[in-house]
Amino acid sequence: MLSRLTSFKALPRLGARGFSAAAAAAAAATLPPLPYDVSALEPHISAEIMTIHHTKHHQTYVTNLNASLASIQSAVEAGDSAAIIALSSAIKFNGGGHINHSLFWENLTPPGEYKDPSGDLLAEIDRTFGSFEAMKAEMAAKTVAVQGSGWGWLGWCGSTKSLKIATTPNQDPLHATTGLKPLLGIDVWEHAYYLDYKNVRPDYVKNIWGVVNWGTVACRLAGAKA
Ligand code: MN3
Repeated sequence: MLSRLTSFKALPRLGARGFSAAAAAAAAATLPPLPYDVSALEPHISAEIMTIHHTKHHQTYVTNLNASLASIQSAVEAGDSAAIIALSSAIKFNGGGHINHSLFWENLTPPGEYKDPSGDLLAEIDRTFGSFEAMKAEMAAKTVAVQGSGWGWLGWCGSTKSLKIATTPNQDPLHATTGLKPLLGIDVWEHAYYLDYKNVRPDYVKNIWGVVNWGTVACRLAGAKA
């Protein structure tokens, strides 16, 4: 199962192969398919939201990331430091959007297939938060409180060897901006819930717990510890 998932190590690595034309072409980002039908998460998240969120929002991050990578390649080849710096925020935003959404789709599962966390994941949750319910309460509170657009996260801290809840603004990717390895992300941009929940973000976060794929979280935890 782990091989199918976007494991931490398999996340898109921007420019990891250098900036040669051939490598840039080979590294172009692509929209990953959803691992379930667009209507599979109903009634928690509607097919309309999933369709727009995946084929419009995520696709736009992919398209703009590829354009920014092509531009920065030209800037690197020209030795134009000012242009490289100017492009970096677009790469952070669109690259972060691509990384975050690629993680997010795999964090969800049809409600009929939902299973509570177990094994090592549950043991780590209990050790850090006292209980599964306490972990969800803390993550929900911090995620609902994100100002404007952003993400709530359950991550793995490699230095303290423990789970940690965090939030990131905009499309900031968790690992690149905090060092935490992402296990579970909750998208609280309005595009993720407004059609179903209007302005009531707390109801969206409350209902997303019923479609979290804790198997994916457990696989990512194992990868983060390895
Ligand atoms: Mn989104």
